[in-house]
Amino acid sequence: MAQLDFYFSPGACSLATHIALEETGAAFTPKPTYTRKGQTRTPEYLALNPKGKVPMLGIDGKMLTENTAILIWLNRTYPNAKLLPAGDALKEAEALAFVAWCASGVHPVMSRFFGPQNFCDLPDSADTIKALATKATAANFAIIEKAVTGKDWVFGDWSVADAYIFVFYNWATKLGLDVSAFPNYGKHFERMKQRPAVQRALAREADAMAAMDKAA
Ligand SMILES: N[C@@H](CCC(=O)N[C@@H](CS)C(=O)NCC(=O)O)C(=O)O
Repeated sequence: MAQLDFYFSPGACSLATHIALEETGAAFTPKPTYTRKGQTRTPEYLALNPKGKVPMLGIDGKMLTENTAILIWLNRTYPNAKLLPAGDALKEAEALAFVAWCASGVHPVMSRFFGPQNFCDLPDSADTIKALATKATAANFAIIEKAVTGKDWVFGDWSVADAYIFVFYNWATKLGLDVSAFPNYGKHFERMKQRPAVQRALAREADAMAAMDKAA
């Protein structure tokens, strides 16, 4: 079995990969790397990942980045975990399309809430940026709401698509966004929290957060 080193920041998008790793049951070494403390921007980290981002998975010392790529690798390496639909090429491609949209469509819009100054540095522009992000996020959440209406999981059986959308609802609640128009997405969030793998990932992230806050 490969030696796995998992670089994550508590509450960040790396939670999608964190949950998937827990679902595989693979042994890995957690490497908490706090974005808000600039720990992805140190020379040491940038030497491993010049993009300065989490998640990153060290696989026998080789560094793999991007949630989508890591999730595909985990799915191929641990097929028993059924991280993506198996046996139907189209269904698998549809699930990958959903995951790619999470990474390229939903996440970048929500990033505007966390760093509006990275999108426009005109004075007093933050509120407008956040208002536009709220509108665009609501449109994305409406798509997710439809995807989880009338079923427990996005693709019937649980998949990493469910782990990824968990991240965004978690962010929305922390940001205090109005999620009342997305009741089935809310139920999906609660269902996710019942999964032992999700509970283990959340507990590790909470412990890492507490340790980092204590060290501050
Ligand atoms: N496209 C990347 C995005 C990764 C990303 O944006 N990660 C954020 C956390 S959610 C990060 O590491 N930010 C730290 C920084 O930019 O300094 C993926 O899907 O894995």
